[in-house]
Amino acid sequence: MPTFAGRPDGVGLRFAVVVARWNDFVTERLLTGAREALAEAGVAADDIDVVWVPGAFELTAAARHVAAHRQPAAVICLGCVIRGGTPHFEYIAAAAAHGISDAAAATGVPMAFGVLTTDSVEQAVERAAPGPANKGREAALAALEMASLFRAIEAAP
Ligand code: DLZ
Repeated sequence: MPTFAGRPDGVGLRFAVVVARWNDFVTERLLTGAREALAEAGVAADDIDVVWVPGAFELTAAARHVAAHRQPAAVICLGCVIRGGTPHFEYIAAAAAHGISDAAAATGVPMAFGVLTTDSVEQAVERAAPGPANKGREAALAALEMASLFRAIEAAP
């Protein structure tokens, strides 16, 4: 029975990281976590496109555009939506979640959801702290696994 699984090996693969500037004191740390995970998996710095957008609402459009024009093996979307400071929290969070999921389905390029949706600044800072629980790192690991999985499926006889 053919069985496929990805692994965190990014040697020779290109990735794009689309990151929202809103709450950049958090998203910068998510980006650092993502970059570190990609580097540990063997992805060359030149093979990582970093694309800045104004806020989480714009992640979808940029993710689709970079998927279409830069041929990444996967796209990592990073953002931070904080309930306390965001009157239309639900709309922005839902738009990002549905948009990114739809973009992955439409383009066929795996897209990882690294958008924090928290009740407070404290929660956001905690989830962006350096270390294994950094959500940017976790999103990058998901992207690496999906990219590797897709390559394994494509290479099967
Ligand atoms: C407008 C807005 C607000 C209030 N809050 C956030 C947020 O918490 N996180 C985030 O990433 N973006 C926020 N934005 C900006 C929107 O995502 C978007 O950039 C603007 O509405 C312009 O389309």
